This record gives sequence, structure tokens and C-alpha cells, in this order.
Amino acid sequence: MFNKILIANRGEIALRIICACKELGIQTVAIYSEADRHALHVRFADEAVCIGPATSSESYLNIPSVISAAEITNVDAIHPGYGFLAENAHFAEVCESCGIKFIGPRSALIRLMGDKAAARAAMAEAGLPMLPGTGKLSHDPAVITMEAENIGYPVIVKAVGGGGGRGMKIVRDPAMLVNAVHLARTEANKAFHNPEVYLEKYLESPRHIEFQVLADEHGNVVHLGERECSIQRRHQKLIEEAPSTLLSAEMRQHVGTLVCQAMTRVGYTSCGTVEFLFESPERFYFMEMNTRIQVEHPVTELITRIDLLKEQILIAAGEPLPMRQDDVLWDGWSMECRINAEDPVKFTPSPGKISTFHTPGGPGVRVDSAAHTECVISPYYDSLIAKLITNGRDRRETLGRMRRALEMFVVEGVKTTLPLHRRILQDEDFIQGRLNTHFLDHYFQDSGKAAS
Ligand code: MV4
Repeated sequence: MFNKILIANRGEIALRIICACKELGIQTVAIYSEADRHALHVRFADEAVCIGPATSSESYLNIPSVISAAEITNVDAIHPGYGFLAENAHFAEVCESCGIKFIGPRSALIRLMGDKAAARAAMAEAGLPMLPGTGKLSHDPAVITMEAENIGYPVIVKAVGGGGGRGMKIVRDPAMLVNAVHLARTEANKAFHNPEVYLEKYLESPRHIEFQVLADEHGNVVHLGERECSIQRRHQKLIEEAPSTLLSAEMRQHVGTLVCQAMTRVGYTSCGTVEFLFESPERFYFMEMNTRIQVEHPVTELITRIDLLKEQILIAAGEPLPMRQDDVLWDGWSMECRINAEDPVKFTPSPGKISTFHTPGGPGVRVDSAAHTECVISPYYDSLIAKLITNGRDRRETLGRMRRALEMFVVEGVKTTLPLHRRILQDEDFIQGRLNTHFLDHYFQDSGKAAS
């Protein structure tokens, strides 16, 4: 087992990793930027190392600084959390070559899944259903035109180095295709330093549903069912729940089995998430795979009673999974609202000092947060200040708990997405579980759709 782990992250996920380490009897090392000197992850870790100035690129993203902190504190492993270096294959490779265990899959698998065209090819080969689409797109306008004709309009242009929606272009009119591809390449190059793009058939109003997996280093793979992530705005998820109102137990088992087979075929290890677009309860397509622990992992934890962080760490330590697929049981319902320090209308960050912070409690309520009264929400980092998660016997009870918890959540001093969540939780379509990825569009003047 690991003696000591360095946490290469901040905020709520750094605290969540510390929770898991404390329960496993593992020592923790926090790293922090000059802006985070007084942050809670620094207080709750056993040791802490300042690694640089507030700017992420000079601190949490600075590989030599992170590795140096790991070397001087003599840790066995690094947990990257989500964001920052979590899906940086080069960083995982550096850890591997320094004899520090990177808590995640091997660098080769991070690299594979980070290349969205290569991931599509690998997962198709491993048996997952795919939308009609291309590999890395040619530069020849005639070839591009022919590829789109073969797929059939509308098509969507996606960045090979992207994921999460940046640099996407929807094309409905063939006359716009070549220009859209050019624009997408330019944006992709700016955002990911990679101009490569690919085409996919565009689905008008799919649901975004993802499957959680755990795979150990001894060939055992289990799936923990799905999370419904269709409530998003500008490719940022706002609300997630488990299970999805769309899936029957039979479909869960069907998709879960395919996902486990695919993970076995590519030799995946660690926790991971396979994202799908669902066109109907029976028609679904692989979209991409995330090789990290995700923000929304608590909804799965609450209905399976499996501690995903503990399992991820134990897998990295070489332990065999303690459960088999038949041991994975789902009980009740859970939902997560992401509370961001943002203007809920303009969706612009709202940094500043929180003057009052009161979190709700009571039955079926969990709050994962590193915020507190008088804490400063820095403009340098992600604006997530808390995850409010509720669970209950069924969706109705879970929603009722979410409504009263949202009423009793007080954040003063910065603007937050709390009012938006309170509104969504009263929406009749939402209450009935009638969701798709464009659910939030009618809430805003600007349609929220990507430029097409
Ligand atoms: C799609 C899609 C429809 N068809 N792919 C990818 C990243 C995720 N954040 C959004 N993504 C989508 N990929 C195909 N083949 C629909 C979305 C999508 C979306 C697209 C444009 C504008 C807003 C959107 C909101 C949610 C999902």
C-alpha cells in the first residue's frame, strides 16, 4: 500500500482525496499556489508545499514544480484529481519514469483517449456503437465534401485534441462546410495546440449519458451504471443524476456489459467514464472517454455505496477489486447541483470574498466544498464553489430534498448559480424527467447553441 500521496489539485476535489486517504491510513501532501496559502486543502493535509504563483501555468500545471514537491516529500504516488494535469499523458509519463505512481490509467491510455479520433477508432474496434463519422479530416475540400455527403447532413466538426465541446461547429448547409472546417481548425489550434478535426453525424437533441467503470490491474472490470448529464450550458454540466430516467435495468445491463468488454479489450485500468449520446432508449453511440475521476462522481457513490476515490487509489496500489459485477447494486436516486461563483444569467465568473456561507444538511444531503465564510474565490481558477448532492429512495424524494437544500444554502458576497438551480428544480419538464442537451436553451435570450 501507499504510505504517502501528493495531491496535485486544489478545492473540493483535493479535500475529497484527503478524505479517502485518511480513511485508508495514507499520509497526504498538499501543493498550493501563493493564492491558496490559506486554503483548506493546505490545512487538512499532513504536509504542504508552496509550488509557485497564483497563475495555474506557473503552479498547479507546472510539471517540474509538482514533481520536485513529490521528490522532496518522498511520496509513493500522485493523485491529479480532475482538470489541471489529470489527463496530461506527458505528466503521467514523467511520473512513471520517476518511479512515482500516477493515480489513473497508464500514460498510453490517457494519450489514446485524449486523441478523440483515435479513441473513436479504438472503441469501435472494441465493440462500442459509433455514429457515422470520419478519422482525422483531410485538407482537400473535395474529400471533406465527399466525407460529409457520405455521413449525411447535419454534421458536426469536432476537435481531435478537444472534448468537452470547445471548437465544435454544426454544419447544416453543405455550402458552409469547408469554411466551418477551417474555422474549427483555427479554434482547435488556439485551444489545444492541435488543428486536427473530424466529422460526426449531428444528433439534434440527444441525451448525454455516461457510464462509470472501475478496472483493476488484474483484469477485473465492473461498471457502476450511468449518470444523466444532459443539463448543461455552454458545455458545462450544471446538474447530474443517477440513474437516468431514460434507461431500463435491461439497457443498463446491456450498455454496461458492452463498456466492460471494451475496457477489457483496450486494457484499461483505474476508474474511468465512457460518455454516450442517446438518441432514444435503444439507440446510443460512443462519444468520448474520460480517464479521470469526474466532478459528478458522488451521484454514483450515493446509489452504489462504493467510495470511488478509495477504489481508484486501491487499484493504483495494485489491489484487486473487492467486488464483482453481481455485487454492484443500485439503491434509490441521487442528484448533484454544481454551485458556481458565476453570474447565473451571463455565466461570467463572479470572484470575490464570500461574506456568508451556510451549507444545508439533514437526511440525504451531501455538500462537497472547500469554501467557507470569509474565503476568497480567486479569479485564477475554476468557479465551482460547492457540489450539492442529495439522495433518496426515489427521484421524487431526491428532488424534494434538493429543493429544500437549495432553499437553505446561503452564499453571500459573490453571485452564484443557486437561483438558476432553484428555478430548474421547479420546471415541469425537469420534474417529469423530460431532458435533453438543449433543455436549458429556452432559459436564456441567447439560445446557448454553438455557432453553426
Ligand atoms: C454532439 C452532439 C450532437 N451530435 N455530437 C460534445 C461535447 C458536449 N459538451 C457537447 N457535445 C455534443 N456533441 C453529435 N454527434 C451534441 C452535443 C451537444 C451540443 C452541441 C452543440 C451545442 C450545444 C450542445 C449541448 C449539449 C451537447
